This record gives sequence, structure tokens and C-alpha cells, in this order.
Amino acid sequence: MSFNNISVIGLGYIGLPTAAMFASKEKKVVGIDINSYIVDIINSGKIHIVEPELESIVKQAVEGGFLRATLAPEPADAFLITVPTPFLPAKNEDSTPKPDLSFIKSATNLISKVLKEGDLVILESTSPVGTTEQMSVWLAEARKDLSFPHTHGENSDIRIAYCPERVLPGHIVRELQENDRVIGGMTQKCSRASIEVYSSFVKGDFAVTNARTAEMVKLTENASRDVNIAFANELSIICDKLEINVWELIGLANRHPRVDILQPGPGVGGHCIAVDPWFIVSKTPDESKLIHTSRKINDYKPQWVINKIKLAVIDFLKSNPNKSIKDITIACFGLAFKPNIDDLRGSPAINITNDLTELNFGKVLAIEPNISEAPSSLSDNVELASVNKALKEADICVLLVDHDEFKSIEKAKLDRLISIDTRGIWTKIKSF
Ligand code: SAJ
Repeated sequence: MSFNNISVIGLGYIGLPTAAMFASKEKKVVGIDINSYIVDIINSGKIHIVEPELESIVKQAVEGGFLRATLAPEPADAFLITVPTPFLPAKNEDSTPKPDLSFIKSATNLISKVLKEGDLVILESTSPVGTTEQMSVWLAEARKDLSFPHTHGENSDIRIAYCPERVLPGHIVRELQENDRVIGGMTQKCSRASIEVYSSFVKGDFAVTNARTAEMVKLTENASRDVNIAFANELSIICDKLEINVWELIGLANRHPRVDILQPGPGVGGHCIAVDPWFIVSKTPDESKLIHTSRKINDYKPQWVINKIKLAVIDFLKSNPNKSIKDITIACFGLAFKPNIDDLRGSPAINITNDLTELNFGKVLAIEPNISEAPSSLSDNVELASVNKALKEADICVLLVDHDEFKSIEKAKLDRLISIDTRGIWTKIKSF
């Protein structure tokens, strides 16, 4: 088996770095995307996402003739599918969000047009259990002249596997190479072929299993983190009621050799941890009680923060009877979904900031050191401001993201503020 021509379908946060890694090892890589802006920008040697080290690798790969992007599928020896799997929102209070597999279905449809005997198809997109087998069925329906693993096992013309990515945004280039890789072939031959493909750049170990288990491994990793964050978030709500500093509490409990509690925050954001557990819940609703409850706890946390802000406003107006809500300036520190990145996708911080504009304050300021202009997801009624302006003008400051820039605010300034700290960093500065 030799896989010298590789096609990556979906050139986003995972697809583009993966395509670039193959190309950096002098494989001939064709990236397929439905967005012509993305195709053009990659072909010019640039990138459309923020990820350290990636741009220079892409530039070199494009200039060396190893990486090319296009809108239409082309024949290859191996196809990797790295398209999004969002979820369709719950129809009502009693139902749960459902995974949207339409991008995988269209990617499968594209590949089916150029597939030939001996090819390998790897699904990397986070997917509900059973999706890889479903993909095999979709391909077989489109290509009756070829045989597939769900009917022909080891003798099939086409190999299919599920191999999840598990890289952390901001560290993708390093983690793609160093992380261990779970390989879920539909047959042994499918797994061996997948290992052959990834061996060109993966230095971590390969752990072989079947496709269903590999699908569930990915969902389990993120659901596990979500459940653990929910525990921390629930503790923060309990401690607030009991007037206990939750960050001190967790620090002390974590001194136990077998306790390792995560950190509470204003909710869980991003496009993985807050989404993937639903793929388990929607498939097995009666069995996924803890996972479901954890999702609800983490989804409720932004509303709990807003309730805390409302209480602070009532206190402020009581001690300033000459002022009305229209005189209040509120400042939200941080919009990103986690510290020291510019990624605002699914960010509870941005949702909280936008919701505050509905409460008729005089001004809502947002401080986000990692962006230079207001994103379209931010309400027009929010004004971007610097740390200094916010500290000078705001009556109430809400810390939503623990960016490094917010950790260096002096204690004297913080002591003068009315502040709500959802991340524990100002609480720590103030307690010294
Ligand atoms: N968060 C907390 N408290 C914590 C840790 C995180 O509130 O103690 C919040 C963050 O602020 C953020 C959210 O959780 O809003 C998610 O951040 P994250 O750093 O936990 O995860 P992601 O979404 O950046 O990346 C995760 C990773 N998965 C795991 O750590 C199990 C990454 O390895 C996966 O590749 C990625 O999801 C993915 O693509 O699935």
C-alpha cells in the first residue's frame, strides 16, 4: 500500500492543519472546500484561521507544489473527511439537540464520484456512534460497481476507518504530531491502511480498535471534560450560597492525592465540549442521565452569572439612590471562549455580554485584547474598550475570561471596583 496522493475534505481548524502536515512530508495533497474564499486564500499560501506555526507550513507546502485547494473532488489514494458536525437545536424543552450529519453526507457524495478500487476513506469529524458504518452504506448506494466493508469485510474494494482528532486549538501543529491516535478501522486491513497514512507525520502511538469504539472514544473524551467542568460549576453555585471562596476550596481539595477538580467559569464554550455530549445523549437518552444533567448545568451557568450581575445592580442602585439603571456603565472583561485566544465560537462570554444590552444599562463595554474589531456576533450596542477605559468608566466590572492581560490589574484598582469574577483571578489578587 502506498498513499502518496491524499485528499482532505473540509479545510477548517482540523482539515487545513492535517492537510498541511501531510504536504510537509511531501505527500501530494488536494484540499477540498465548498468555500471559494478559503480555497483562494490557501492557494495564495495564506490561511483563514488563527493557529500558531500553521501559516509558514502552508506557505511552504503551497510554494513547493505539495498542497493545493479546490472546490471539486479529484481522484486520490486516501480521503480524509474533516467537515463540521454541528447539532440541530432542540425542538422544545423536552427534546435534546440532534447531530446534523448533512456535511458528512455531502462529503461522502463528493468522494463517491472519484473513488476507485483500493482507496481508503477516513472519517475524522466528531460523529455519533454508527456514522462510519452509515458512511459505508451511503458510498455503496452511490457506487454499486465497488464493494465496501459493511458487506464485504476484509475483501472489500474500499477501506473505511474512523480516526478522531483530539488536538487543542492553539497547539494544533504540535499535538497533531505528538498525540496518540485512535484508529478505528471497519476491518483490520482498514486500520492497517490508516496507520500507514498517518505514519508520515504522527509520532505518537497508534491504538487500534473498531470504528464504533473509536467514535465513542472521541465523544467520551469531551463528555468527560464536560461532566468534570459541570461539577466545578455546580460547586461554584453551592459555594456562592454558602459564602465560601470556591477557588480556595478547589485548591485545597485538589491537595488530596486522588482529587483533581477542574475550574468553574461562566459556562462552557467552543465547538466541541458543549456539543459532543449531545451526540451521546441523543442516541441513548434514557441511559445518559449524568451526561445530560452536566450539559444542563453548564448551559445554565451564563444565566446564573446574569442573575448575579442583576443582584449587583440592585445593590449599586440602593447605595446610589440618585442614579438610575440608565446611568450605569457595565464592563465585560473577555469575549473569547477560553483564555489567550481570539476564538469567539460558542463563547458564553459573548452571550452574557450581548444579553446585558437587553437590560437598559447606559453603556455595556467589552474588553477583548485578542481582537481588533467588533465581531458580527457581538451586539451593536456593545462598545469595545481598553482595560484602562473600562476600569475608569465602569460602575460594575464582570470578569468573564481569564486572559493574561486581566491578571496584571493592580489590587488597589480592583479593591475600588464593584466586580463579579467568574474565573477566580481577581478574587485571588484581592485576597492577598
Ligand atoms: N473550561 C472550564 N473549566 C475548566 C476547563 C475548561 O470552564 O477547568 C471551559 C473553557 O473555558 C471553554 C470550554 O471549557 O469554555 C472548553 O475548553 P477546553 O480547553 O476544555 O477544550 P477545547 O474545546 O478547546 O478542546 C477540547 C479538547 N478536549 C479535551 O480536553 C477532552 C481537545 O483536546 C479536543 O481536540 C477538542 O475539544 C475537540 O476538537 O474536540
